[in-house]
Amino acid sequence: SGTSYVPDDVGSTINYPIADIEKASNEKERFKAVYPMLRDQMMEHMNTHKLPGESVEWVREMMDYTVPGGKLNRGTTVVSVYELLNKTTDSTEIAKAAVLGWAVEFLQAFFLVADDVMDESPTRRGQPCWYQLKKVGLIAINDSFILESFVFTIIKKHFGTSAYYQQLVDLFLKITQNTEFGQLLDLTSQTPGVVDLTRFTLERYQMIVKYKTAFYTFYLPVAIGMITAGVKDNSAFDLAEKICLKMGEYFQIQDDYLDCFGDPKVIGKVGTDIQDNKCSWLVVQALDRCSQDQRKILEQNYGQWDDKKVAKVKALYNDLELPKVFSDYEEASYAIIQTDLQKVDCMPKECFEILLKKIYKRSK
Ligand code: DMA
Ligand code: MG
Ligand code: MG
Ligand code: MG
Repeated sequence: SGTSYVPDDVGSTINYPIADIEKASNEKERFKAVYPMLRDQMMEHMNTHKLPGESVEWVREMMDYTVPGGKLNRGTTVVSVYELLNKTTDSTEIAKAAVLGWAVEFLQAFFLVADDVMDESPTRRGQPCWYQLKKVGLIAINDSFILESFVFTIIKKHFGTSAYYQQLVDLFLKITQNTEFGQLLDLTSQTPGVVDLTRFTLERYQMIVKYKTAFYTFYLPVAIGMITAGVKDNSAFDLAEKICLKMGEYFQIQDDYLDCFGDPKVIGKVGTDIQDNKCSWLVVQALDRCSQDQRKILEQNYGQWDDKKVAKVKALYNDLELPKVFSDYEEASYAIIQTDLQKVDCMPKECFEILLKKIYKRSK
């Protein structure tokens, strides 16, 4: 027949919280102003299925617990890159960019809820991990799937009729898959109960962090900004990817360092990498520098949930002066990235500089 296809759940009458955006005192508050709208839209979406009120309430609580409480670096980066490339300060435009920023934050919440189950972590963002709540437990697995599905509900509702809708969906799907491959590499770097130190190589480390962290943390926010700005040049995307992956490696090395040497009160989480038998940057560096006797200490104490053994590994890291090795690495890596950025000419360097500024010498 002659009826044209109208995508379902594509809102033509979205009331963006313009007043809240305009009265926000800084970038982060402005970004936060958009979250309640999306949370409420996801609840409305559930109501269209006539789900019981208690189910909608479960998901509301789950979203509020797992989505907005982080540093919001990824989400705010989407808005910054959007502003830079589209040269706009219009509040509705900012709101739409923030929607995509929140799509990244929902994706991140999905990964983290599942990551904490798999890593058996106690805390995240200064509170017990979602799965640690008595009433939640392994329901957290399905909750993480719901968070992932909302990424696509959000994109469809807000960008379903846009010319770059398909490109956005393809990007999110590809990055999600890459991250899941990365988590696979991370989780299988050892077989349970065995510590085979020969598996902790720098090559494997670099592959893990590229896939599990760099794509979704750095390339995704920048690529979203580029897509929405109508960038068509593939070489610009390739260059952005190359720079973002380098920064992503730097970011995960910081995360690994902070897992052991960071202050849980500041980073909001208690580290588990040693207990989890993880291919952390620290263990790779330790292996590169230790004597035969020190290697034995690692073999006997790594990968076990035993506070005394964990303390022995940490003492070894200190003996090997890994904090100094890390700060040297941080300086060197920052300098290399800066040099790479000077060569960028197909798009504004600021897109990457704002990212680098957010993470350089971070303590959380
Ligand atoms: C982070 O790895 C990667 C993803 C995809 C969540 P991680 O386990 O080191 O993260 P965290 O230290 O935050 O638990
Ligand atoms: Mg983890
Ligand atoms: Mg993990
Ligand atoms: Mg970590």
